[in-house]
Amino acid sequence: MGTAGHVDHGKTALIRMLTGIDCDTHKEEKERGITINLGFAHLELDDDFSIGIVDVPGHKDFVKTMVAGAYGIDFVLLVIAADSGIMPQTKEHFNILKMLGIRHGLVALNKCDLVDDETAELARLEIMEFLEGSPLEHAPVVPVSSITGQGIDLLKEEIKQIAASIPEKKLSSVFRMYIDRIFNIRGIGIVVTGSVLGGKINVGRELYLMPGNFDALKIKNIERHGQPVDSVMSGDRAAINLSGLKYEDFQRGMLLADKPLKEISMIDALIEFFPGIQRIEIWSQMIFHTGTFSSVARIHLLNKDELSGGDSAIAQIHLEKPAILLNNDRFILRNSSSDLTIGGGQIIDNHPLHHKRRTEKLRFSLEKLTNAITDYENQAALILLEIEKANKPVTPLQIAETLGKQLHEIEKTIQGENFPAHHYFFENKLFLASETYVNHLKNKIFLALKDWHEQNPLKETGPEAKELAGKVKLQQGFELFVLQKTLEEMIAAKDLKKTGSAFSLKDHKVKLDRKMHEQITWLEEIIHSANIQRTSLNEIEASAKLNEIRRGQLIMYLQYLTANGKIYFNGEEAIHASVVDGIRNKLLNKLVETPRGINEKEFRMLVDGTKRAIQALINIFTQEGIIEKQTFYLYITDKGREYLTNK
Ligand SMILES: Nc1nc2c(ncn2[C@@H]2O[C@H](COP(=O)(O)OP(=O)(O)O)[C@@H](O)[C@H]2O)c(=O)[nH]1
Ligand SMILES: [Mg+2]
Repeated sequence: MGTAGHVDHGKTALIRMLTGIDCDTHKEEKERGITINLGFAHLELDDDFSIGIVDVPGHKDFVKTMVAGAYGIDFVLLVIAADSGIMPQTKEHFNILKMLGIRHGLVALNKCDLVDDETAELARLEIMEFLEGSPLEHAPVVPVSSITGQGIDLLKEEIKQIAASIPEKKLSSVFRMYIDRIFNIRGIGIVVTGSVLGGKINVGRELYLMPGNFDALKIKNIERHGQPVDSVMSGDRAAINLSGLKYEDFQRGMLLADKPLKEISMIDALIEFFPGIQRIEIWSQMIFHTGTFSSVARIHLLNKDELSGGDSAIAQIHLEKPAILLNNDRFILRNSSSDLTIGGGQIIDNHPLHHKRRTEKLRFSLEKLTNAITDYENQAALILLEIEKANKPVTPLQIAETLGKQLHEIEKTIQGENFPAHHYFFENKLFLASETYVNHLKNKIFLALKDWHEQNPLKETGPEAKELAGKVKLQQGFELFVLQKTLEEMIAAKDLKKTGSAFSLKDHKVKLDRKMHEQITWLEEIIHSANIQRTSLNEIEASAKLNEIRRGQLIMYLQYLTANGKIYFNGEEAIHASVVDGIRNKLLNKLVETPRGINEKEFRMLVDGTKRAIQALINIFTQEGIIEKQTFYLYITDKGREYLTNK
């Protein structure tokens, strides 16, 4: 429970009356008679039911401290003095509480000993009107006196009922606690205190201090309300005895968490201004407060040009200091001279892209995100947005880390029946990718193939997976795996076809225009008439030039003719298929007649070709398996005999 209300309305006195604990412990507080620092007390309601209390300062100069105190509370005790009624900080504190999402509490109408019944009743009516339409609309208003003790028992009873009815916080299961006090106790060491914002932690476990790059800290002891305990959880006040760092390393505003969290300096948030606040324009400077952390911040409105009191907008906030923030975290904004609370908000994205330009698309996606994040039940939507933003396959652990959630929460959601993301299992690990990412990849593959076909218009089939991988830049390990999976999907969907190990677009066809057709026919004729005398690429190129066929084009034509079985081309020699057919017969017949085999020279005499052409022919026939070469001599194989008989 946290106190709230205008200075001097009796918050500290009321806590003293309720608990016997004086929260104004500092010398300056005693001298000035006001609360400057946060005060801490606890109220024993039953044997096993006690609540922690944070007493906040009411003075307008210490609103920053009030925000820090109010940040971790579950419900508020709003103190209003019957002799003065609603005052400026009553309103300011109340606005802050609303902005921090505190929806439970009660009102103590204090100093009733100073007023008559009629005045007390008027004050009560004023309060009812003030609460109308707020989360505390139906909250009890209890008349009390912190001096005479009037109404204190009833107040305790109401507090007990409210405390019992508060639902457990479930915004985040990561253990987090902002540090509000640091002690160095002789013989014990460092003890820090704070309100636990989420999760649970045990003695013996480790905590991380942030921001900063510190090693894990061992928890030696934990106290709750002055008593040693084994663990503390969300909503508790805690004093934690840590080992591993020096006193100077700890600062107010730092955060302890049970796992390292990323430092950030830019967030997207839904912000709201309190009624009556002057409007601000797209860019403006403010002070950002969350927990005990505060920083100068620049606010960039994203979906509006200006924002007036009572209105809300989505903004990108640039923080001057590194912060540890999670989605859903609430914050308060004060003006840059820090004498006015302007409003506050809730983080919708703790690691956004830098939105330099405010496009319609950005606005749409931010509004979608805002809806998902302000709806806590909608975890699936949140995870999906995260996967989408990652723009590559991510593991559930990575998602848990960026969202500040526990792994099992993420796993539970993504195992849901209709969770619409692509699943990849690679080396025993699950990766998830968004529909958008996969579509984008498919598009890249499509364009790469289209490009390839354009470069190679005469090729029936496209590139093999390895070449394609280079084009879409997914070349290794997991990336290559994703590419292969995506290719499989595209083949299954009949967007692609696979011929051997080559991929091509489903309706790719060799395109021959008239000129090409003529050139190819001409070229084939040239090769035919060259027989096995002028078979080299250089010779063919020299002839081709006469018909304005350049080298690149020539190679393409030669490959085309090869693919269509018109010629044999090994990259250097091109021989027409009908010439090869003739020679094949001639050679095989000769070999049948010559059991001792024939050597290369004899072969050459048989068909009269260049040395290189003869070599190419021997290669062709050996590859076909119809002849074999043994120490300078060629022999017919069984396959060769078979070939001859089948002819
Ligand atoms: N007569 C009377 N005085 C009170 C009561 N509660 C607090 N006070 C006095 O009001 C002054 C301010 O009280 P304090 O608890 O410091 O106010 P806070 O600023 O809200 O914490 C002190 O002098 C208290 O003794 C009350 O119920 N009746
Ligand atoms: Mg006080």
